[in-house]
Amino acid sequence: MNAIKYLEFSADRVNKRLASWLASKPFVHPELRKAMLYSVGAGGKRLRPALMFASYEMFGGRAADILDAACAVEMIHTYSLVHDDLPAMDDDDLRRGKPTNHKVFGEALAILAGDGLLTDAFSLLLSGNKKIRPENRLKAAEILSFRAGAAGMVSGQAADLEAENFQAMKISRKKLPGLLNYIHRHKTADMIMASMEMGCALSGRFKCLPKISSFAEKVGLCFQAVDDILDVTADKKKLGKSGSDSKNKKLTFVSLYGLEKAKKMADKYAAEALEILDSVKCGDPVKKRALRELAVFSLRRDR
Ligand code: GRG
Repeated sequence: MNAIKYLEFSADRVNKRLASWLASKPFVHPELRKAMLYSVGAGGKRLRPALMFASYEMFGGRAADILDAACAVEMIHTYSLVHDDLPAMDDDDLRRGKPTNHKVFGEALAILAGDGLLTDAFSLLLSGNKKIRPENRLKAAEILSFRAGAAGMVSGQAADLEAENFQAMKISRKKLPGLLNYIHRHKTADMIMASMEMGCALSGRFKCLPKISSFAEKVGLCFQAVDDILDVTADKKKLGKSGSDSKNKKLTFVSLYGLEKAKKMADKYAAEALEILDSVKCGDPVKKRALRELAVFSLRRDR
């Protein structure tokens, strides 16, 4: 199955499950439920669930058995986008081709919608996925909290905000590549790493985690390099977001290295990822192909 088909297959399952779980969850305040459903239902490529499914399948599992875990990752990713778009952060009006959550529901409810998605992700991960051994579910929850938490995505976001307007700030030029790597490694790669590591952990093949992590880290960095490139080159309509990096004077692969070098770096990360994947000895070599296709998609995507 090629990457586009794999993404469609994952999105279809995840979209239905997320909509029905959130719509039927008891005791949720009606406006809050609407705000949560709005962002979760606004589309998105569903790359992280697809990566989790592909990783789990490579280790012999059936994607349908970890649907709730895949939804959990997407809920956390969606919360991060809702909060990232807030006026206190990137102050964006458009996300996934629609007005951002705070534009529709107001800032306070957008913050709460993000809080609800973040917390409920763990509820779904730990109470669902009943076919998975409890110790594997726990390991997956540990991975998710670590990668999404203060030592992971949240610190990436903090560093991203700190580096805004980097040209006017007195950050030594020598420090910028390290800072950029830190931002992208955490803001973006951590959730991509979480997705594939969780697929591996849910299968119980804990020994394979280090290799999957190294592969996923390179895919994450490639994905972000391409994101920075698309922010300046892509059709905003297709992208579904406003392309606010230059408005916010962000430190990105493009602002630091220029477009051509950023493209070369994306290619290099993709090549390194595939080399690592080829060296992974555990798992089904045929099923491994889906992960390869998704890594190539991260490089070649246009949205
Ligand atoms: C607010 C704690 C907190 C974190 C925010 C996700 C994030 C961190 C910021 C969003 C801005 C950004 C460029 C993040 C890097 C990750 C990224 C490229 C997100 C967009 O992911 P896609 O392209 O989005 O997979 P869709 O909409 O397809 O799901």
